[in-house]
Amino acid sequence: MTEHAVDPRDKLLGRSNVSATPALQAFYAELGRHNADAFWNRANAIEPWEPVTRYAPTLWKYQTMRSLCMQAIDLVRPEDAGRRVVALLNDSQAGRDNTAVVGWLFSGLQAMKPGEITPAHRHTASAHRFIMEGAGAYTVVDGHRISLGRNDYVLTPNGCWHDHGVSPDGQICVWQDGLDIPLMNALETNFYAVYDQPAQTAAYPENDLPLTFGGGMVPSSAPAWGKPYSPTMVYRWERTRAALQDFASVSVPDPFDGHIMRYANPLTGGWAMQTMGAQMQMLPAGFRGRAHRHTGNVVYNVAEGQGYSIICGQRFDWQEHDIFCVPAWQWHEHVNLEPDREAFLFSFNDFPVMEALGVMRSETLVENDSHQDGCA
Ligand code: GTQ
Ligand code: FE2
Repeated sequence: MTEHAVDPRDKLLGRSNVSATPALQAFYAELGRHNADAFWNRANAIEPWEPVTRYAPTLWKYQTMRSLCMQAIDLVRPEDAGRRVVALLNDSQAGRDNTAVVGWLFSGLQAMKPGEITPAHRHTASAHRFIMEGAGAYTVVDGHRISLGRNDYVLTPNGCWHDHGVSPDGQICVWQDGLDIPLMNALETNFYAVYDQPAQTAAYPENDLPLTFGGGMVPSSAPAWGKPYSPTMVYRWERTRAALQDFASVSVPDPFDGHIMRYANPLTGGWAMQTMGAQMQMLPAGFRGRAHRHTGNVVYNVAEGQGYSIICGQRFDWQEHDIFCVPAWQWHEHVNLEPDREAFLFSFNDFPVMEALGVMRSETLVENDSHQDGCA
């Protein structure tokens, strides 16, 4: 919707319909001299009939992004860069201003070679990561060292010290980072600190948290966790995949998303962190999803398989580890092109924020409606 689009609904009682007169023009000028304006001059623009996104649906092909990551590896050291990350930008003015991939989300591809570390630091922004390739990667979060394998999902909640690395006998690793940096900056609450050592010393046995809390059980002797995020910290691909397969064996696919499950905090059943959520969905072989739209923003990473998504009437073909985004309130539908193989889509979102604020809404496509409706 452009700013000057004339919507017939704006003629209704309850919308702004004031015609300018010389006296009003003089009044507007007077208001302007006092840091004020007539609300009715901007009401229809700032109270749209439905959400207006500043972001465009966008696809990043992994083949392309991977080679850009390899160039970054040759050109800059993580010690100098802080973090060697290729940021994913949305082709919109807002995206360039606030470095959002979409909505309240930042995303980038972090590349590391064996023996490298990302120096330890912490920030108010929460982070989570989806491992795309490599071997020997690990992260240390508040003293808990966690090994990272392909398609694992790992948390770095707000305020936790963290550093990452790839062991010297590993392979080049690439993972996708997701952070709520745009939200923290919009809320003007973003703090940052560096650790007094290049890296943390692990204070616990390796993988202690996933090994303690990752099996759907809680030790009877353990003190209360007491933190507002999942104690599991990492969700292994094998278990995630098996969970989807098991769920699918006893349920019918959702018409929009196939079989979809969230990475849950096992203590609460809710999202794993407070500001960002993540899900894995399995599209059955040959699945053709119906269109829906909802508030909240989503970034997808293709964990397995190939297919396409129609977002706002535009088709985006995807294969393994391609990344794409669906901006708030945009129609989208997913198709698995493989006739005899499931597709798995990892995604992360800002739904926890929308839910906490009571503004999560969704709509399904009514037959004969245009997919273009409501598109930016
Ligand atoms: O690995 O800690 O992509 O702090 C952006 C900010 C990664 C990280 C990013 C970060 C990190
Ligand atoms: Fe960080």
